[in-house]
Amino acid sequence: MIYDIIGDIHGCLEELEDLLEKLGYKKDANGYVAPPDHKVVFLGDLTDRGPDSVGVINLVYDLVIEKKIGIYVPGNHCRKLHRYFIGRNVQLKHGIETTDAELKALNNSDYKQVKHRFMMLYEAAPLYFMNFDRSLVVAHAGISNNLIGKQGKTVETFVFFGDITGETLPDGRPVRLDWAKSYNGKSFIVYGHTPVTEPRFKNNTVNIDTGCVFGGKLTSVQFPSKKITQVESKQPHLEEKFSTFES
Ligand SMILES: [Mn+2]
Repeated sequence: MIYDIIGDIHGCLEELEDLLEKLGYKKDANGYVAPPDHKVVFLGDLTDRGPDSVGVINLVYDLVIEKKIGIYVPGNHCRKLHRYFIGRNVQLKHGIETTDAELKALNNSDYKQVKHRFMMLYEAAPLYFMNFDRSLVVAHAGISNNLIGKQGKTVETFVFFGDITGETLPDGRPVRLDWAKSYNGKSFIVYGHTPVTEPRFKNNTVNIDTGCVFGGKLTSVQFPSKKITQVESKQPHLEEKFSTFES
């Protein structure tokens, strides 16, 4: 099986469609068809900030649940949207306000359908994806070697938020440790969550969140070839949103 893993989409539907086309996923009368032996993997953060979060939910639902040619693992924005849908008191900021506005603009039956589709996706999703021999692991914000194969609270925090210390920076963002720098495991780990200007290969890991929603690119990496495929963003460029790691 060949996996085409796609980074953080954040409502950038047009770019997602462009990337799928570039990767050879063809649309026929019944929707997408994958190239032979290919599956697409979504590493989370489907929604928020971008122009069409509802469209992205519908597309990912179709590929994962209906056509069964996709795999989805959730990101922190997905976790928050799930809490929103189940009626938790989530703050409408840090991106979800755009998804909230899109949802409120829908008629009642469309709203119910999108909610149902997202709940199906989210509630069926594993915290992270491993292929049969664990040569590939896909986790939204990454995972440390000792957590691969495990479940539970520690794993949950890591895959959603990365290696956070609990401290915050002066601007309110959490202090995140560069776990990839010391990673020495055998599994190839594909993750996103922290926007970088180009895919960051470090040890046996790659960060493919190239900040599409901030005017960067939407990136996919293929496994096992590790080939990168990208499309340019159609969103305005916000330089300050991109992290610089020492290579
Ligand atoms: Mn994220």
